[in-house]
Amino acid sequence: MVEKTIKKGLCGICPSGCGVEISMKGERLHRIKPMEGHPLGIVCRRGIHAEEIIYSPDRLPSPMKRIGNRGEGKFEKISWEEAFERSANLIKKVIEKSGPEAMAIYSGRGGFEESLIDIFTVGGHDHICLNFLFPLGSPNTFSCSSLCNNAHRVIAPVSTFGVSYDRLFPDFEKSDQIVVWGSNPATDSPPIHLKKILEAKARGTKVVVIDPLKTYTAEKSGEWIGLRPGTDGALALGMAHVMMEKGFYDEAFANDWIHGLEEFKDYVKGFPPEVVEKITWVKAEKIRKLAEDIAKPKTSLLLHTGLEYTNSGVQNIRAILIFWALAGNLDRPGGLVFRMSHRSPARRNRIEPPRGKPAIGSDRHRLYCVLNRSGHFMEVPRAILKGEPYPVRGLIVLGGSIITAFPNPEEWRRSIEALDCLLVIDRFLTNEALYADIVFPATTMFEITSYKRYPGHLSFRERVVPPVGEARNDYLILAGLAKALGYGDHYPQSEEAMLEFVFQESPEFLEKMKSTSEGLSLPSPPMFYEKYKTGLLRKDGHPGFETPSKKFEIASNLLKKYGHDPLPIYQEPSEGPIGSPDLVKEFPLVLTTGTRLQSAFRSQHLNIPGLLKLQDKPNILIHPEDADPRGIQNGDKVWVKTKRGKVPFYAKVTRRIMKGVIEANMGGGGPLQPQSWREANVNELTDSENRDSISGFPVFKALLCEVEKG
Ligand SMILES: Nc1nc2c(c(=O)[nH]1)N[C@H]1C(S)=C(S)[C@@H](COP(=O)(O)OP(=O)(O)OC[C@H]3O[C@@H](n4cnc5c(=O)[nH]c(N)nc54)[C@H](O)[C@@H]3O)O[C@H]1N2
Ligand SMILES: Nc1nc2c(c(=O)[nH]1)N[C@H]1C(S)=C(S)[C@@H](COP(=O)(O)OP(=O)(O)OC[C@H]3O[C@@H](n4cnc5c(=O)[nH]c(N)nc54)[C@H](O)[C@@H]3O)O[C@H]1N2
Ligand code: SF4
Ligand SMILES: [Mo]
Repeated sequence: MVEKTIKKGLCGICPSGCGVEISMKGERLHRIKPMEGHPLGIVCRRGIHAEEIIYSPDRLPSPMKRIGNRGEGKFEKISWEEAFERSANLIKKVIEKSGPEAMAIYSGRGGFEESLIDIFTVGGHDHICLNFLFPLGSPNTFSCSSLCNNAHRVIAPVSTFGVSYDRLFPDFEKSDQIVVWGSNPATDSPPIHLKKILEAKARGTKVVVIDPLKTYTAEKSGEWIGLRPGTDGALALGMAHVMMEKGFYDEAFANDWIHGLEEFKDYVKGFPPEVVEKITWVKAEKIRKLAEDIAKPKTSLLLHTGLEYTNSGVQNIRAILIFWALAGNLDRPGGLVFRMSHRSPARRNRIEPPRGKPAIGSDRHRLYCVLNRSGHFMEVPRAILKGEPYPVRGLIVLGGSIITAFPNPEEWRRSIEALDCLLVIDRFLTNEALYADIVFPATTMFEITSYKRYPGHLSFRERVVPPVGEARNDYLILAGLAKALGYGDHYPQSEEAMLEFVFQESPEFLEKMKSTSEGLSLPSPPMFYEKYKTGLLRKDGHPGFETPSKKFEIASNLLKKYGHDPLPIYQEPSEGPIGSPDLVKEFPLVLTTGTRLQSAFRSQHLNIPGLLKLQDKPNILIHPEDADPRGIQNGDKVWVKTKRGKVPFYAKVTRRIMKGVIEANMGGGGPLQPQSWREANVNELTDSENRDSISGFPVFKALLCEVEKG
């Protein structure tokens, strides 16, 4: 069959919705390629393999019910009606036996579709968790935000200046200098920042990358500053020490707008560069120079998850944001800038959480739960296995692969096995699906009709191909399940009705959006900087920041209220060369895990032959001076050992990683993966109790290990 017309549309492999050109062979999608000028052309390989992913023989073909024991993976095909009815009965039984709050729902990296976010919103800062169980009386909604993004996007900024990181953008176009700190925008989805950084570089803008790895971004655009994982807070405080010593901070801003400056000045006295060098492995002279360079005007900042996974992750991120503010680079041209607020034409479907028992996790990570109006998923095994603080007996998993994503997979396996009711909604078979009572097959976003929002921009998502097999839109699966449970009226029951609901206040916008493949930009208000001076930051329109003191809070009232240290206190990684001097004798290397791969998306796509070709085995990165004494050569099979166990990987010997640090790939351990990946679940090496006490995030990136030739 001949290849025909090119349609313009949105990629539907991951939720980012990059604009692409699609070619078809009959009813089948044949190939996608980036729209002209689109950053996808630079890096993303997953979209390019869309055809292989959509038509993979591994796609779940139809709803299924379990006929074997939990974990055996024996299923029988059932109809959609039967799947809904059986699931509703299982949920009702859990509620009858153990109460409504014993039902829980978890949404992972496959749950980011816009209609899910808007119609199932819980109304907190986390957009991913779902209100699906609120009408039934359960507050227990969870998402992968319990270990991704929330520390830097929500907790650190909200506790410091009252709004989330969504309100901020790095003003690259006007920057003289860009700092990329704990982020690799080459793996962003979509990689739009990378494109802008490369363009800025071409204009002569200086780019500095602070990362234990010399990333693609560092290689292509910047000066690389390597540091020991988990020590970014000490580096920022060391820089602040130099700043205070030399007095090059923005005094006018500090005097008028900062709360806690004097305590901070006292605290940073303890971080002279010579001390910080021992902590961070960054040379003292370098720290001095970095402080002076970065404090110059027109310096923007890009940070992301690389900073979150250490014991003082939230405080480290705060220390960096504080440095930016003191340098006069907050909300000034070329710096880190607050967006002007837009009124979105898309409406969310607010359903209030039930009153009654607080969500699981509220006793241990209360600030997280309050800000996000959700529970904290790290605490769910305790609720399932020990009934503490109360039992969870049923779980719905939508687009998540818990056993590969969370620390202590063995404990999770036992937890999943112990449930009375487990429903899994996914495109592919996951570990959890093997234990599920009912499995629901989900579509890719090429198979649905919806929309996608970006800051200041919306696009229509047109169905490009018919659903594969009996797969259905996640949105319709949840709406259908609600109907079977008797509360379908909370959620529009078709894609058209969903669109009508979301755009009820602006139907003309919907029609216009449908008619253009480029999407529609919202009228952008004129840009004003230093919004705190004019009342553009606070809801009440008064000058100041949206914090209790109305100031930028170095000493955070919110953190204090929830029992945390109000200052950005640096804490050594509790498992590290300084934090655990005994352990380091047996495990002398610092372990960081999970830097993103271009060919995979967390546990996904490791069953797609075209993508596996790009990297067929799970790797660790090891410096030649660490590999040599261990007799390890490039490509060798190795064992990575922590005090929790050992996992096989393949060595990539490279000077792109700091000496003394090991990076191990994340994503292995899924049931459809080739053997080498299946055996390499990195989270057998991580620790579910070693957390940042504020965010509750596990310490994924500052542990200790040893590597042995396998
Ligand atoms: N050690 C270590 N562990 C980590 C990390 C790390 O850096 N180091 N990173 C953490 C991070 S940042 C995250 S976000 C988590 C990721 O954890 P998860 O959210 O579990 O992410 P994935 O492995 O991507 O699994 C997503 C699942 O959703 C399915 N899926 C994809 N699209 C859709 C869809 O549209 N609908 C449905 N129903 N299903 C879909 C996929 O098939 C896959 O099974 O892992 C965390 N775990
Ligand atoms: N291709 C692809 N794209 C993805 C994903 C994927 O799996 N594949 N995952 C998606 C997900 S779930 C997320 S959350 C985003 C995350 O997007 P990013 O946060 O940009 O993730 P990474 O690309 O891993 O970049 C994090 C960087 O932090 C560095 N790092 C690790 N530890 C430290 C540290 O202690 N200090 C500093 N300064 N740096 C450190 C790592 O070496 C890495 O270069 O990416 C998304 N995009
Ligand atoms: S980043 Fe995601 S949406 Fe964009 S092309 Fe890649 S897979 Fe598709
Ligand atoms: Mo993530």
